[in-house]
Amino acid sequence: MLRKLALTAAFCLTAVSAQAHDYNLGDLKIVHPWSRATAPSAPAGIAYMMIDNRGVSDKLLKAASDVAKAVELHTHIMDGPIMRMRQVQDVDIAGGAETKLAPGGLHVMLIGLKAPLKEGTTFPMTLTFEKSGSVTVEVQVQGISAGAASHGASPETKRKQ
Ligand SMILES: [Cu+2]
Repeated sequence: MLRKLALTAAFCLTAVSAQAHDYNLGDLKIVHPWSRATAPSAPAGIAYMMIDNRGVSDKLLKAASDVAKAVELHTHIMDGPIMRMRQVQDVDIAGGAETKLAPGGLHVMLIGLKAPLKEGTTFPMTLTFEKSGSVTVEVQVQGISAGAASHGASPETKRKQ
């Protein structure tokens, strides 16, 4: 609890910049959870992070946040030339390895946003792992085109309409 408060306090000081921030949960380190700002009408948002596992293999079972009506774990698959999203039941977090939730791959889908995600703000998201338990992280909302190497926010959200 004290550690969480300390992290939150440290984070508040740097909230306006897109600096890296991370959270420890047993052998797991959740590195820089982030999301993109959404257009006012966008029905969905997406969150990303990197999970560094210094212990034995684990599984990300669930992500939860009050910013959306439903939160799902997704991946992208190639369907011929088209990249599509597909829900997955859980995400393998291999031991001694880094698992990336990043544009074009695994991600957390925030379906039915209650309000647009605004750049420079943060929102809490609780991650539940099979062995390591749960941790609540603050997701940084970055610019609408942040990290858009593979695809932007708009094609993603259009598909959900
Ligand atoms: Cu998705």
